[in-house]
Amino acid sequence: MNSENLGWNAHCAEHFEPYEQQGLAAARVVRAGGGLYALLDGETEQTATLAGHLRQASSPDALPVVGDWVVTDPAAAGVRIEAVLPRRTALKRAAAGGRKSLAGHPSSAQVLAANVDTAVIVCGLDRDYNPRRIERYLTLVYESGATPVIVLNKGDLCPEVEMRRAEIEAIAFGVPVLVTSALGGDGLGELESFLRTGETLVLLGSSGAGKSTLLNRLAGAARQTTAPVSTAVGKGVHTTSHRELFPLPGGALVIDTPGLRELHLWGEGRDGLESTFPDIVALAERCRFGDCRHENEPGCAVRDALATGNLEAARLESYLKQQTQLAYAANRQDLSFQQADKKKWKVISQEIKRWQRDHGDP
Ligand SMILES: Nc1nc2c(ncn2[C@@H]2O[C@H](COP(=O)(O)OP(=O)(O)O)[C@@H](O)[C@H]2O)c(=O)[nH]1
Ligand SMILES: [Mg+2]
Ligand SMILES: [Zn+2]
Repeated sequence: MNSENLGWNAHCAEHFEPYEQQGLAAARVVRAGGGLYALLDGETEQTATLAGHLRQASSPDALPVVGDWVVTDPAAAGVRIEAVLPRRTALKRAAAGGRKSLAGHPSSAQVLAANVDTAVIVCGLDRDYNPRRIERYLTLVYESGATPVIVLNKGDLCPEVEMRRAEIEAIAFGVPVLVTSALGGDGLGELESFLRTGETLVLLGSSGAGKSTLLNRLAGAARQTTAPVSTAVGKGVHTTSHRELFPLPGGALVIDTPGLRELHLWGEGRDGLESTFPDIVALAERCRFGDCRHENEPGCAVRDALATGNLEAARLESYLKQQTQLAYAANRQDLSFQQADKKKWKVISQEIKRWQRDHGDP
Protein backbone atom coordinates (compact mmCIF):
# COMPACT_ATOMS: atom_id res chain seq x y z
CA MET A 1 0.00 0.00 0.00
CA ASN A 2 1.20 3.50 -0.70
CA SER A 3 0.09 6.80 0.80
CA GLU A 4 -2.26 7.55 -2.15
CA ASN A 5 -4.32 4.61 -0.98
CA LEU A 6 -4.48 6.18 2.45
CA GLY A 7 -6.22 9.23 1.01
CA TRP A 8 -3.15 11.38 0.29
CA ASN A 9 -4.08 13.98 -2.33
CA ALA A 10 -3.11 17.34 -3.83
CA HIS A 11 -4.44 19.21 -0.78
CA CYS A 12 -2.15 17.19 1.50
CA ALA A 13 0.84 17.54 -0.83
CA GLU A 14 0.44 21.31 -1.01
CA HIS A 15 0.43 21.74 2.77
CA PHE A 16 3.15 19.18 3.32
CA GLU A 17 5.64 20.79 0.95
CA PRO A 18 7.44 23.05 3.46
CA TYR A 19 7.86 20.11 5.84
CA GLU A 20 9.05 17.85 3.07
CA GLN A 21 11.85 20.30 2.35
CA GLN A 22 12.98 19.88 5.96
CA GLY A 23 13.17 16.11 5.51
CA LEU A 24 10.04 15.41 7.57
CA ALA A 25 7.57 12.59 6.89
CA ALA A 26 3.77 12.37 6.72
CA ALA A 27 1.46 9.69 8.09
CA ARG A 28 -2.25 9.26 8.74
CA VAL A 29 -3.77 8.82 12.19
CA VAL A 30 -5.74 5.56 12.31
CA ARG A 31 -6.40 5.45 16.08
CA ALA A 32 -5.97 7.81 19.00
CA GLY A 33 -6.28 7.45 22.73
CA GLY A 34 -4.48 8.08 25.99
CA GLY A 35 -2.01 10.46 24.39
CA LEU A 36 -0.89 7.81 21.90
CA TYR A 37 -1.52 7.84 18.16
CA ALA A 38 -1.38 4.90 15.78
CA LEU A 39 -0.05 6.13 12.43
CA LEU A 40 0.03 4.54 9.00
CA ASP A 41 2.39 5.77 6.31
CA GLY A 42 1.45 3.21 3.71
CA GLU A 43 3.89 0.63 4.92
CA THR A 44 3.98 0.15 8.65
CA GLU A 45 1.90 1.08 11.66
CA GLN A 46 3.77 3.13 14.23
CA THR A 47 2.83 4.44 17.64
CA ALA A 48 3.50 8.13 18.12
CA THR A 49 3.34 10.71 20.90
CA LEU A 50 2.90 14.47 20.61
CA ALA A 51 5.81 16.86 20.43
CA GLY A 52 5.90 19.20 23.43
CA HIS A 53 4.72 22.27 21.57
CA LEU A 54 1.60 20.38 20.38
CA ARG A 55 0.77 19.22 23.88
CA GLN A 56 0.49 22.85 24.85
CA ALA A 57 -1.68 23.60 21.83
CA SER A 58 -3.84 26.68 22.17
CA SER A 59 -7.05 24.84 21.44
CA PRO A 60 -8.13 21.20 21.87
CA ASP A 61 -9.34 21.01 18.28
CA ALA A 62 -5.75 21.57 17.14
CA LEU A 63 -4.79 18.12 18.44
CA PRO A 64 -4.68 15.21 15.99
CA VAL A 65 -7.73 12.98 15.56
CA VAL A 66 -8.51 9.90 13.49
CA GLY A 67 -8.20 10.74 9.81
CA ASP A 68 -5.69 13.54 10.29
CA TRP A 69 -2.47 13.74 8.30
CA VAL A 70 0.41 14.49 10.64
CA VAL A 71 4.08 15.34 10.26
CA THR A 72 6.81 13.35 11.99
CA ASP A 73 10.59 13.57 12.09
CA PRO A 74 12.18 10.33 10.87
CA ALA A 75 15.56 11.46 12.21
CA ALA A 76 14.31 11.84 15.79
CA ALA A 77 14.44 9.07 18.38
CA GLY A 78 10.92 7.68 18.80
CA VAL A 79 7.96 8.79 16.71
CA ARG A 80 6.69 12.24 17.63
CA ILE A 81 3.98 14.25 15.92
CA GLU A 82 5.38 17.66 15.07
CA ALA A 83 2.39 19.14 13.21
CA VAL A 84 -1.11 18.44 11.96
CA LEU A 85 -1.77 19.27 8.30
CA PRO A 86 -4.79 21.52 7.68
CA ARG A 87 -8.01 19.51 7.50
CA ARG A 88 -10.09 19.40 4.36
CA THR A 89 -13.17 18.46 6.35
CA ALA A 90 -13.75 18.02 10.09
CA LEU A 91 -16.69 16.49 11.93
CA LYS A 92 -17.19 18.49 15.11
CA ARG A 93 -19.63 18.45 17.97
CA ALA A 94 -19.85 20.61 21.05
CA ALA A 95 -17.69 18.93 23.67
CA ALA A 96 -19.75 16.47 25.75
CA GLY A 97 -20.57 17.09 29.37
CA GLY A 98 -21.42 20.78 29.00
CA ARG A 99 -18.09 21.91 30.43
CA LYS A 100 -17.81 25.67 30.45
CA SER A 101 -14.40 25.59 28.90
CA LEU A 102 -11.73 22.99 28.39
CA ALA A 103 -8.86 23.96 30.64
CA GLY A 104 -9.55 27.60 29.90
CA HIS A 105 -9.69 27.11 26.16
CA PRO A 106 -12.10 29.47 24.47
CA SER A 107 -13.53 26.83 22.16
CA SER A 108 -15.30 23.68 23.24
CA ALA A 109 -15.57 21.82 19.98
CA GLN A 110 -14.57 18.18 19.85
CA VAL A 111 -13.32 16.96 16.49
CA LEU A 112 -14.61 13.43 15.89
CA ALA A 113 -12.82 12.69 12.62
CA ALA A 114 -10.91 14.58 9.96
CA ASN A 115 -10.53 14.49 6.17
CA VAL A 116 -13.71 12.52 5.59
CA ASP A 117 -15.21 12.53 2.08
CA THR A 118 -18.46 10.66 2.69
CA ALA A 119 -20.30 10.47 6.00
CA VAL A 120 -22.76 7.60 6.26
CA ILE A 121 -25.49 8.19 8.81
CA VAL A 122 -26.59 4.73 9.92
CA CYS A 123 -29.97 4.31 11.57
CA GLY A 124 -31.51 0.98 12.51
CA LEU A 125 -35.02 0.19 11.31
CA ASP A 126 -35.73 -1.24 14.74
CA ARG A 127 -36.23 0.82 17.89
CA ASP A 128 -33.28 2.95 16.82
CA TYR A 129 -35.38 4.59 14.08
CA ASN A 130 -35.54 8.32 14.72
CA PRO A 131 -35.90 10.95 11.94
CA ARG A 132 -35.00 13.76 14.36
CA ARG A 133 -31.65 12.15 15.13
CA ILE A 134 -30.98 11.80 11.40
CA GLU A 135 -31.62 15.56 11.08
CA ARG A 136 -29.05 16.27 13.79
CA TYR A 137 -26.45 14.09 12.10
CA LEU A 138 -27.22 15.75 8.76
CA THR A 139 -26.38 19.18 10.18
CA LEU A 140 -23.19 17.80 11.74
CA VAL A 141 -22.16 16.38 8.37
CA TYR A 142 -23.07 19.51 6.36
CA GLU A 143 -21.07 21.63 8.82
CA SER A 144 -18.07 19.32 8.33
CA GLY A 145 -17.85 19.72 4.57
CA ALA A 146 -18.29 15.97 3.92
CA THR A 147 -21.07 14.56 1.74
CA PRO A 148 -23.89 12.78 3.58
CA VAL A 149 -25.46 9.42 2.78
CA ILE A 150 -28.23 7.88 4.89
CA VAL A 151 -28.36 4.15 5.52
CA LEU A 152 -31.45 2.58 7.07
CA ASN A 153 -30.06 -0.72 8.31
CA LYS A 154 -31.79 -3.82 9.67
CA GLY A 155 -34.26 -3.78 6.80
CA ASP A 156 -34.90 -7.45 7.65
CA LEU A 157 -36.50 -6.42 10.95
CA CYS A 158 -38.93 -3.89 9.51
CA PRO A 159 -42.27 -4.67 7.83
CA GLU A 160 -42.62 -1.10 6.44
CA VAL A 161 -39.28 -0.58 4.74
CA GLU A 162 -40.62 1.45 1.80
CA MET A 163 -42.72 3.67 4.04
CA ARG A 164 -39.68 4.44 6.19
CA ARG A 165 -37.51 5.11 3.18
CA ALA A 166 -40.11 7.55 1.82
CA GLU A 167 -40.36 9.23 5.22
CA ILE A 168 -36.63 9.84 5.36
CA GLU A 169 -36.38 10.83 1.69
CA ALA A 170 -39.00 13.49 2.44
CA ILE A 171 -36.71 15.11 5.04
CA ALA A 172 -33.38 14.39 3.32
CA PHE A 173 -33.78 16.66 0.24
CA GLY A 174 -31.66 14.78 -2.27
CA VAL A 175 -29.39 12.90 0.13
CA PRO A 176 -29.26 9.24 -1.00
CA VAL A 177 -31.29 7.00 1.31
CA LEU A 178 -30.22 3.33 1.21
CA VAL A 179 -31.88 0.40 2.90
CA THR A 180 -29.54 -2.37 3.96
CA SER A 181 -29.45 -5.52 5.97
CA ALA A 182 -25.90 -5.89 7.22
CA LEU A 183 -26.71 -9.40 8.40
CA GLY A 184 -28.41 -10.71 5.25
CA GLY A 185 -26.37 -8.60 2.82
CA ASP A 186 -29.25 -6.75 1.13
CA GLY A 187 -28.40 -3.29 -0.19
CA LEU A 188 -24.66 -3.64 0.40
CA GLY A 189 -23.84 -3.34 -3.31
CA GLU A 190 -25.41 0.11 -3.33
CA LEU A 191 -23.40 1.12 -0.26
CA GLU A 192 -20.21 -0.21 -1.87
CA SER A 193 -20.70 2.23 -4.74
CA PHE A 194 -19.76 4.99 -2.25
CA LEU A 195 -16.39 3.35 -1.55
CA ARG A 196 -13.81 4.90 -3.83
CA THR A 197 -10.07 4.32 -3.85
CA GLY A 198 -8.28 6.89 -1.73
CA GLU A 199 -11.51 8.29 -0.32
CA THR A 200 -12.51 8.21 3.32
CA LEU A 201 -15.95 7.21 4.50
CA VAL A 202 -17.10 7.44 8.12
CA LEU A 203 -19.89 5.41 9.73
CA LEU A 204 -21.95 7.51 12.16
CA GLY A 205 -25.02 6.63 14.21
CA SER A 206 -26.22 5.22 17.51
CA SER A 207 -24.66 2.30 19.24
CA GLY A 208 -26.32 -0.88 17.99
CA ALA A 209 -27.35 0.54 14.60
CA GLY A 210 -25.06 -1.95 12.85
CA LYS A 211 -22.04 0.22 11.91
CA SER A 212 -19.39 -2.34 12.80
CA THR A 213 -21.38 -5.13 11.13
CA LEU A 214 -21.52 -2.99 7.96
CA LEU A 215 -17.77 -2.33 8.17
CA ASN A 216 -17.03 -6.04 8.50
CA ARG A 217 -19.27 -6.72 5.51
CA LEU A 218 -17.59 -4.04 3.41
CA ALA A 219 -14.14 -5.20 4.46
CA GLY A 220 -15.07 -8.80 3.70
CA ALA A 221 -13.58 -9.78 7.06
CA ALA A 222 -14.25 -9.37 10.76
CA ARG A 223 -12.38 -6.17 11.52
CA GLN A 224 -14.52 -4.91 14.38
CA THR A 225 -16.29 -6.71 17.20
CA THR A 226 -20.06 -6.51 17.08
CA ALA A 227 -22.52 -7.38 19.80
CA PRO A 228 -25.96 -8.95 19.87
CA VAL A 229 -28.81 -6.57 20.67
CA SER A 230 -30.12 -7.23 24.14
CA THR A 231 -33.75 -8.23 23.68
CA ALA A 232 -34.75 -6.47 26.90
CA VAL A 233 -33.92 -2.94 25.74
CA GLY A 234 -33.42 -3.44 22.01
CA LYS A 235 -30.04 -1.73 22.24
CA GLY A 236 -26.66 -2.97 21.18
CA VAL A 237 -24.02 -3.57 23.80
CA HIS A 238 -21.16 -1.08 23.47
CA THR A 239 -18.45 -2.86 21.58
CA THR A 240 -16.85 -0.07 19.57
CA SER A 241 -15.23 2.14 22.17
CA HIS A 242 -13.03 4.30 19.98
CA ARG A 243 -12.86 5.70 16.48
CA GLU A 244 -10.63 3.82 14.08
CA LEU A 245 -9.71 4.06 10.42
CA PHE A 246 -9.55 0.84 8.40
CA PRO A 247 -7.98 0.65 4.92
CA LEU A 248 -10.17 -1.72 2.89
CA PRO A 249 -8.76 -4.17 0.34
CA GLY A 250 -10.45 -2.22 -2.50
CA GLY A 251 -8.51 0.95 -1.64
CA ALA A 252 -11.16 2.94 0.22
CA LEU A 253 -10.81 3.91 3.89
CA VAL A 254 -13.57 3.48 6.44
CA ILE A 255 -13.72 5.04 9.91
CA ASP A 256 -15.86 3.16 12.42
CA THR A 257 -17.12 5.14 15.40
CA PRO A 258 -18.86 4.34 18.67
CA GLY A 259 -22.35 5.83 19.10
CA LEU A 260 -22.50 9.35 20.50
CA ARG A 261 -24.57 9.41 23.64
CA GLU A 262 -24.99 13.14 23.28
CA LEU A 263 -24.92 14.98 20.02
CA HIS A 264 -24.78 18.70 20.68
CA LEU A 265 -24.11 20.56 17.51
CA TRP A 266 -21.18 22.84 16.92
CA GLY A 267 -20.92 25.22 14.03
CA GLU A 268 -19.70 28.56 12.93
CA GLY A 269 -22.55 29.73 10.74
CA ARG A 270 -25.99 28.79 9.51
CA ASP A 271 -24.91 26.76 6.47
CA GLY A 272 -25.34 23.36 8.08
CA LEU A 273 -28.74 24.19 9.50
CA GLU A 274 -29.95 25.69 6.23
CA SER A 275 -28.81 22.66 4.24
CA THR A 276 -30.69 20.32 6.55
CA PHE A 277 -33.88 22.41 6.56
CA PRO A 278 -34.26 23.98 3.09
CA ASP A 279 -38.06 23.67 3.40
CA ILE A 280 -38.18 25.79 6.56
CA VAL A 281 -35.71 28.29 5.11
CA ALA A 282 -37.98 28.71 2.06
CA LEU A 283 -41.06 29.16 4.24
CA ALA A 284 -39.30 31.65 6.53
CA GLU A 285 -38.51 33.84 3.53
CA ARG A 286 -42.26 34.41 3.19
CA CYS A 287 -42.82 35.43 6.83
CA ARG A 288 -43.98 39.05 7.22
CA PHE A 289 -41.09 39.96 9.51
CA GLY A 290 -37.52 39.37 8.47
CA ASP A 291 -36.57 38.43 12.03
CA CYS A 292 -39.65 36.22 12.60
CA ARG A 293 -39.00 33.61 15.29
CA HIS A 294 -42.01 31.59 14.09
CA GLU A 295 -43.56 31.71 17.55
CA ASN A 296 -46.71 33.84 17.40
CA GLU A 297 -45.85 36.67 15.04
CA PRO A 298 -48.61 37.66 12.57
CA GLY A 299 -48.05 36.65 8.95
CA CYS A 300 -45.76 33.75 9.87
CA ALA A 301 -45.55 31.41 6.86
CA VAL A 302 -43.93 28.70 8.99
CA ARG A 303 -46.88 28.65 11.43
CA ASP A 304 -49.27 28.69 8.47
CA ALA A 305 -47.55 25.61 7.06
CA LEU A 306 -47.98 23.88 10.41
CA ALA A 307 -51.70 24.73 10.41
CA THR A 308 -52.24 23.39 6.90
CA GLY A 309 -50.23 20.25 7.60
CA ASN A 310 -47.45 21.16 5.15
CA LEU A 311 -44.87 21.11 7.91
CA GLU A 312 -44.58 18.64 10.75
CA ALA A 313 -44.51 20.17 14.24
CA ALA A 314 -41.73 17.78 15.30
CA ARG A 315 -39.58 18.91 12.39
CA LEU A 316 -40.01 22.58 13.27
CA GLU A 317 -39.14 21.76 16.88
CA SER A 318 -36.04 19.94 15.65
CA TYR A 319 -35.05 22.99 13.57
CA LEU A 320 -35.54 25.42 16.45
CA LYS A 321 -33.56 23.20 18.83
CA GLN A 322 -30.66 22.93 16.39
CA GLN A 323 -30.78 26.68 15.82
CA THR A 324 -30.46 27.27 19.57
CA GLN A 325 -27.54 24.85 19.89
CA LEU A 326 -25.70 26.38 16.96
CA ALA A 327 -26.28 29.93 18.16
CA TYR A 328 -24.93 28.92 21.54
CA ALA A 329 -21.87 27.37 19.94
CA ALA A 330 -21.26 30.44 17.78
CA ASN A 331 -21.51 32.74 20.78
CA ARG A 332 -19.32 30.55 22.88
CA GLN A 333 -16.06 31.66 21.42
CA ASP A 334 -17.00 35.34 21.41
CA LEU A 335 -18.21 35.04 24.96
CA SER A 336 -15.02 33.62 26.37
CA PHE A 337 -13.04 36.34 24.61
CA GLN A 338 -15.41 38.92 26.06
CA GLN A 339 -15.01 37.43 29.52
CA ALA A 340 -11.26 37.55 29.25
CA ASP A 341 -11.59 41.14 28.10
CA LYS A 342 -13.92 42.07 30.94
CA LYS A 343 -11.52 40.62 33.47
CA LYS A 344 -8.69 42.64 31.97
CA TRP A 345 -10.73 45.86 32.17
CA LYS A 346 -11.79 45.12 35.73
CA VAL A 347 -8.16 44.85 36.75
CA ILE A 348 -7.31 48.07 34.92
CA SER A 349 -10.20 50.03 36.46
CA GLN A 350 -9.22 48.78 39.93
CA GLU A 351 -5.70 49.97 39.24
CA ILE A 352 -7.02 53.39 38.20
CA LYS A 353 -9.19 53.66 41.33
CA ARG A 354 -6.27 52.73 43.52
CA TRP A 355 -4.08 55.28 41.76
CA GLN A 356 -6.74 57.98 42.16
CA ARG A 357 -7.11 57.15 45.87
CA ASP A 358 -3.38 57.16 46.46
CA HIS A 359 -2.88 60.37 44.53
CA GLY A 360 -5.88 62.22 45.91
CA ASP A 361 -7.52 62.75 42.55
CA PRO A 362 -10.86 64.65 43.01
N1 LIG B 1 -31.33 -8.22 12.21
C1 LIG B 1 -30.27 -7.48 11.95
N2 LIG B 1 -29.34 -7.31 12.90
C2 LIG B 1 -28.27 -6.55 12.62
C3 LIG B 1 -28.09 -5.92 11.36
N3 LIG B 1 -26.95 -5.22 11.39
C4 LIG B 1 -26.41 -5.41 12.61
N4 LIG B 1 -27.22 -6.22 13.36
C5 LIG B 1 -26.98 -6.65 14.73
O1 LIG B 1 -27.07 -5.53 15.59
C6 LIG B 1 -26.14 -5.65 16.67
C7 LIG B 1 -25.29 -4.40 16.77
O2 LIG B 1 -24.46 -4.33 15.63
P1 LIG B 1 -23.09 -3.53 15.62
O3 LIG B 1 -22.54 -3.67 14.27
O4 LIG B 1 -22.23 -3.95 16.77
O5 LIG B 1 -23.63 -2.06 15.87
P2 LIG B 1 -22.77 -0.73 16.07
O6 LIG B 1 -22.85 -0.40 17.52
O7 LIG B 1 -23.48 0.31 15.26
O8 LIG B 1 -21.39 -0.98 15.60
C8 LIG B 1 -25.37 -6.93 16.38
O9 LIG B 1 -25.92 -7.96 17.12
C9 LIG B 1 -25.58 -7.16 14.92
O10 LIG B 1 -25.50 -8.53 14.59
C10 LIG B 1 -29.10 -6.14 10.37
O11 LIG B 1 -29.06 -5.63 9.25
N5 LIG B 1 -30.17 -6.91 10.73
MG1 LIG C 1 -19.62 -0.76 16.62
ZN1 LIG D 1 -42.26 32.98 10.80
